[in-house]
Parts: sequence; structure tokens; C-alpha cells
Amino acid sequence: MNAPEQLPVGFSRSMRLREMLQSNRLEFLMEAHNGMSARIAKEAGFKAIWGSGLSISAQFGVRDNNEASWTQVVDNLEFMADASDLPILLDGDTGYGNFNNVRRLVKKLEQRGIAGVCIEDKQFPKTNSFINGEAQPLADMDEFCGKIKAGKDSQSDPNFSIVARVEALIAGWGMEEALKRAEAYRQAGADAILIHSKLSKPDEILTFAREWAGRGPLVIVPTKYYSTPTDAFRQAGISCVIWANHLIRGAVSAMQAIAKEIHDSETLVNVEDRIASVNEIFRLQDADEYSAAENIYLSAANEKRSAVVLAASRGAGLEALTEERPKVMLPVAGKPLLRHLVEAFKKESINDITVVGGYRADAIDKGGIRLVVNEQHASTGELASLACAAAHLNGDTVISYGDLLFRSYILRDLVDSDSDFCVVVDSSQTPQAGEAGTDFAYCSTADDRALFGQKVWLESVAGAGQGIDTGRAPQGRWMGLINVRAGARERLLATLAELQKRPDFGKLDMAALLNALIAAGEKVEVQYVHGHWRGVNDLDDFRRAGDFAHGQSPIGSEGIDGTETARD
Ligand code: SPV
Ligand code: MG
Repeated sequence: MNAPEQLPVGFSRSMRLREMLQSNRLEFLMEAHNGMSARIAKEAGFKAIWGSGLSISAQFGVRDNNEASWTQVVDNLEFMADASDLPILLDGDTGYGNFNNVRRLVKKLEQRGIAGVCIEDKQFPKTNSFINGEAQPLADMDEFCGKIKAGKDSQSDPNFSIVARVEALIAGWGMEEALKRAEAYRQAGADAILIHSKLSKPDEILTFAREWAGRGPLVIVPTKYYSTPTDAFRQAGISCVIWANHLIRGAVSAMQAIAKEIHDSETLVNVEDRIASVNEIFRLQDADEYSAAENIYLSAANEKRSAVVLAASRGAGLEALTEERPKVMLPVAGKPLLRHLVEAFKKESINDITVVGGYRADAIDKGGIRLVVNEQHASTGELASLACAAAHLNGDTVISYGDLLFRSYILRDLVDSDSDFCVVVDSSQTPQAGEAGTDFAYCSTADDRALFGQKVWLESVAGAGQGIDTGRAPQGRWMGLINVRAGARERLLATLAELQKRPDFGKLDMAALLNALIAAGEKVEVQYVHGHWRGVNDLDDFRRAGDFAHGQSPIGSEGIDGTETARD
């Protein structure tokens, strides 16, 4: 009993099954019949799986009479081996033919990572041992020994196990015949003997074990003598117990009860809390691994895009309208501002949309978005909100103010930019005398139609309360839209993290981030527009936003004459 409890997973499956057969502990194999049940057996703690012929045929809805072809069984095993890393001992019935079929079976099982096969000394096509067992003809003993030898000679993995199943007791041939056959099969090279019985008491199994006297590993299937205390098997020196059909039977009972309940009650309310959640199904399918892999492999290649919408503010100057909701939920042309924005993103195939709420975040419509909340919204600014969404910048990401309305080409052109960072600047907006400088942009070149095809770079953006650089006129106003290419995301996040170290981080706005990127040597492309957008900063903006949004639809509507501007 000094052997380790279990060979570590690093050992091959066939090694682990062989060790279970040979150890002097009593070991247990649980039946599984598809990928899901194989995973469930593993999670329950079992060390090995019995690929039951009865259960696999049952889950296909056919009889245990070799109605499913052997290749269908082997294909099914592949799903099981993928879903669980446990060793699988296949119930290979009679070997699906003669010695030659066994050779081919062993080869195919090895290729699919199956640890061993059990073959029984009946004739093909077989019938389950519990259906008229006495009437079933046994295989000729010598011919069956040839099958075992052929199987052993054809395996290329020395640890692949062949278990020989003796049906003499089932078929009523008596103990002497059972022992004679078991010995012949052992000498033919079987790695273990499965001795089967259909009695409700273990008597003939215990007698067999006593007479067998430890000549080799013994495997049993106590389906019929299930009330026997497991210690009796231990004391009899049994090597492995197979719980042969209990997952399929459990599944059948549950499915029958649930199907009937839903049919009779015509509602799901009575069953919802009694069945596995959809999320539990996703977990068993390892859906998280898929999402993680998608992030690694799909984002770069397939232009995965996301958006982060900063929507934490109540809206200074809009207090009268924002008692119950944040600014982004104000209705404009029949729907909340945020909905306009979400629809604009979706039109550009940006479906991964994170909205950072704050003030009355509870009132934000979560349809089609992921809501994260900046709990410190009352005392912090835009960058603190952006930091709350840092984990959700997936692929190329547009970062946007929440109160924007714009013509669709603006976003289309922005996301088409091949620069790591790109912003939209409205050259029709220049500061009025005495106006605060927020978001005015200083660019490498002023807007000029002659520029077409030539890149313009952002030099700085005036942040909140910073005022206008009196020595120099800005070239326009930054609209509140940035596109960050996937490859630049980490650098953006690193700059954000640097700023986060500053004691005044809570007060910093998006302009501070743009300026920090430029200071760090990043090139931020400018795309000029001339109107065609609106921001909503006060009641006046709000009124005009409605006109603007209405004007987005049919040609000829008012308000799309190209001179629409915002934040004025
Ligand atoms: C199986 O699980 O298919 C078996 C065991 O062969 S028994 O059904 O008990 O014969
Ligand atoms: Mg079977």
C-alpha cells in the first residue's frame, strides 16, 4: 500500500489505467457515454472512465446489439477523450469481428488516446448480458485467445491494456468453465480479467475471486449485485469496480421528469431552479477558454473592435432634466443619446461596447452594452472613468464621450485610420473671445482641402480650465472621439497607469491623456471634420441635438447642411 494514490496527470493515460489495474488498491471506473458525461465523471473525482457499450448505444438511441458501428463508437470516444484527460477503458464488446478486427480496433484506439479495451467472449453481433444471457452463445475459447494475442501483438504503446471479459457465468456454463477460460485468457496475454455476473448477490463473483487467487487483476461490474458493501470487493482482492451505466440512467431519469413537467405545465417556471443553469453548461464546455483564445488569436486578424463610452456625468447645465437619469439617457429624437451612439457603433461592427456610468448609473439602459460603474464619479473625472474600463479595451477601441451625435462617416473614417492613435478635430470650431479652452486642439497643420492624403498630427489639446494658448490659435476642437489600434492598447494603458500615479489623477480629463501620449513620443493622427456633429452640454445644446438627430434621416431634412457644429 505504499504506492502513490494516483499517478500524476503527466503520466500517459494508458500508464495510469495500467497502474490502476495492477495496484493493490480497489479502484473505480465510472461509465461515460459522451464528452459531457466524461467531463462530469472527471469533475466528480473519478480516475478512469468506462466507455460502456450499453450507455454509448443508449445515448445514440439504439440497442446494445452492435447497431452503432464500431467507427461511430470510436468517433464518440474521441469527444470523450477530448473532454476529459482521464484514461478510458472501452467496452469493445466482442471486438467487432475476428482477430483482425481487434487488431485494427487497437490501432485506432491508440491513435485516439484510449487507454485500453475490454473484449468479451461472446459472438458478434452481441446482445447485452442482462438480456437473455443464458441463451447467448459463447465464443470458442481458443479463437478468443487468438483475438487477445492479436490485440496484444498489434499495440504500439506497451501500456495499452486489453481486458478479457469472461461470460461463462452469465451464459450458465458454470464456475469451472469460467475459471478455465480466465486462465486461458491470462496466458494469452490479457492484462486483466473481467468476470461478469447477473446474480443479485455477489456469491459467484466472490467464489471466482477466491479460486482465482490473485493470478492477475480482476475487474467486476456490480450492476446487479449493487447492494454488496464495497469493502467485500476490497477483501476479495478485486482490482477495479466498474459503475457501468449510472450516468446514463441518472440523465434519463432527469430528462424524463423535466420533459414531462414542461410538457404538462406549458411553462419553464417549475423547472428553472431544478436544472443546471445555462452558465453551468458553458462552464462544462470550457467557454471561457474560447473567449480567452479569441482575444489572443482573433483580435488582430479579424479586426475585433470595441468601444468605451464615458457616461458618468450628470451634465452640468442640465440639472433640470437629469434628476432621474444621467445625461446619456436624455431622449433625443425619440431615443436616449446613448442609443444613438450604440447604434452608430454597431453600424461599424463595434459590438463590444463598455459604458462607464456614474451618476444614476442604475438608469442606464444596458441593452447591447456592458455597464461598468465609476463609483467615485462625484469626485473624479474622465480618466478615472476610463480606468474603470481598462480591462475592456479589446482589439481596436474607440473611446468616446457619451453625449455625442455625429454623422456616420465620421466614425467610419476614424476606425479606418491605420494610425495607432487617431482623433477627430472639428476645424469649424474656434474659441470665442473669453471662452474656456476645453478640448481645443493644436495640430501640425491647419485644415485645408489641399491637405488631402497628407497626415496631420495632434500637438496638444487644451484640458479643462487650462485656457487657450494666447500665443497661438488652435486649429479646431477635438470632438471627444479617439481610435486606439489594438497594437497600441498596451501603450495607452501604460500611459494611463503612469498618470494614475499622480496625486491629481482624479481630476484629469481625456485631454491630459492625449497630451501625455504625445509627451511619451506617440503620434496621434488628426482627422478634420467641418461640423456634422453635436455634443450636449447644456439646455441649448440639448434642444438643437434633437434637430440634428432628426436631420440624420431623410435627405432634405433640416440641419444637415454641413455647418452643424457643437459645444458652442
Ligand atoms: C456495458 O456497460 O455495456 C457492459 C456492462 O458491458 S453490462 O451492461 O453490465 O453488461
Ligand atoms: Mg457492454
